[in-house]
Amino acid sequence: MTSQAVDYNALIPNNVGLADDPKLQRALERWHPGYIDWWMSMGPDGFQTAEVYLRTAISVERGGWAKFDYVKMPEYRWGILLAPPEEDRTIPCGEHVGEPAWQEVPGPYRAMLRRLIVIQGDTEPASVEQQRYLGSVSPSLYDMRNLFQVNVEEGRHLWAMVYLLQKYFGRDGREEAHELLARQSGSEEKPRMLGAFNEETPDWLSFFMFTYFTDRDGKMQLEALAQSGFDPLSRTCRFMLAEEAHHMFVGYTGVRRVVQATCEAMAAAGIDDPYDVEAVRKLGVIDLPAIQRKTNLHYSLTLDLFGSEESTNAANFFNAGIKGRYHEDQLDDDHRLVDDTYPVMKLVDGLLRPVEVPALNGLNARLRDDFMDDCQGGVTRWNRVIAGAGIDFEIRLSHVAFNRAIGEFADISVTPEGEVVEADEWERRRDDWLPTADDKTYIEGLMQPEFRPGEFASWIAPPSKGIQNMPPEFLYVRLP
Ligand code: BYC
Ligand code: FE
Ligand code: FE
Repeated sequence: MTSQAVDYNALIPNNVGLADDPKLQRALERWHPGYIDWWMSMGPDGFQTAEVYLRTAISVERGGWAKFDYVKMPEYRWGILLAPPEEDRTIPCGEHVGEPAWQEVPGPYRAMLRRLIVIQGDTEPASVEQQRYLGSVSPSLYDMRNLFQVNVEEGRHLWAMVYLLQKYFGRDGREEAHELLARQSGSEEKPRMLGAFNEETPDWLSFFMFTYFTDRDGKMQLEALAQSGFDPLSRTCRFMLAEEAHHMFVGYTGVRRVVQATCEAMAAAGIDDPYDVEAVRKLGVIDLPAIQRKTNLHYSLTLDLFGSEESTNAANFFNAGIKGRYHEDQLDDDHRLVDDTYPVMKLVDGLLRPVEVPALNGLNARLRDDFMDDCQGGVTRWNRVIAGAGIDFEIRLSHVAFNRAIGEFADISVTPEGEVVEADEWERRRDDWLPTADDKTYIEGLMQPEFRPGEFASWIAPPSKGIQNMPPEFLYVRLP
């Protein structure tokens, strides 16, 4: 039994009894300097000596797991924290359902498991790389702090996966841990593994969309891995999910505040036509149609992260018991799915419609469907802000087949409403649907730093409250 108390004085804070495992400790201590090098060269640019009011995980108990204080980011205590073990936990799905959960890597599934852990690990530093230049154009110190909070925690999520690789996968685990610091978002020679993690996050609206949609893919995948029969992976992911909630909060409230600033400025100027873009942009806010185009882009890029709708990889992961469904342990069925089917949207005779496929092969589509439901809640609340201002406009989630590069819809052209069209028509109408060169120039022009405490850039409303009961005007970052 590992003790649950967090050893916070160790070089690497942990609750996995690192002090009793000198071999692992040495391996992690050898990896540490490379991580710090990566953080200094690829992490937040220009703010490494700033003192940031950060949350640090110091316990894994439900209430009070975090403390808040000023920290210089390179001195953040990235720790290895597993959620408390569940007594007598069993494998929740697949052919071994009901057998005791594995505490060691099950031999036959070693390669599969390693691959899942590596893919999960790869996304974490990728997002930090994508966001590295946003600090210098923060719309407020409050937002800057939230950006850095997300960044240090994604760094910790990398540690979480590296711990699993180093502890359970011997030499190839060490090699993979090394490679996680060598690949780079957007690189020609050594890109990150999944598509969306090689895209740019060029401005703060993209950052908020990314944390709303793409961090939510993180949530869904972590939920599925938290259902793993490999117990150390499950416990790691369960604790990561505690941190993940804040990332999506940053995205949800960020977009809502952008929408709010736009609506308030329009109301003050007596503009009620959301499509009068010229007039709206004169107010120094982001027009609603541009916000819709950003939504379309980030949502569709994120849908690609669920892989192909029909996937034998997904079936194998589930059968093996190493990746479950969303809330697997709360679902009421046989958890094997051998004879079940699942409806997957497909192109049939030129029309998009659901087709029943073997449930095991449809697991990526199922998780993606759960994700799509989960996305709608915040969008509905953004729309309440617009309706409350009396503006006739609704942000919509695009059709699942719109702008896709992976899976069933990769080779067809579909409008955001779900109409299949010819490729040249799609290209002609692209600028109605996805961010344009003009949007880019305008939005990037708005990205001017606002570093005075309590002040916010014109295009974003202040938050309704601050962090940890501090007011919005609290000095969230002490600049060097
Ligand atoms: N881009 O059978 P298929 C997060 C590859 S985000 C490029 O359809 P599978 C975070 C695929 O690897 C959560 N390649 O896919 C968020 C496969 O390659 P191989 C990250 C792609 O395996 C914000 C081939 O195509 N965690 O944490 O069923 C900030 C055929 O694939 C893509 C995970 O993803 C793509 N989009 O499903 C920070 C969980 N999609 O094997 C962090 C672990 C597919 O033929 N990963 N391919 O060489 C998985 O469970 C699965 O790997 C996937 C893909 C769901 C991603
Ligand atoms: Fe993460
Ligand atoms: Fe995250």
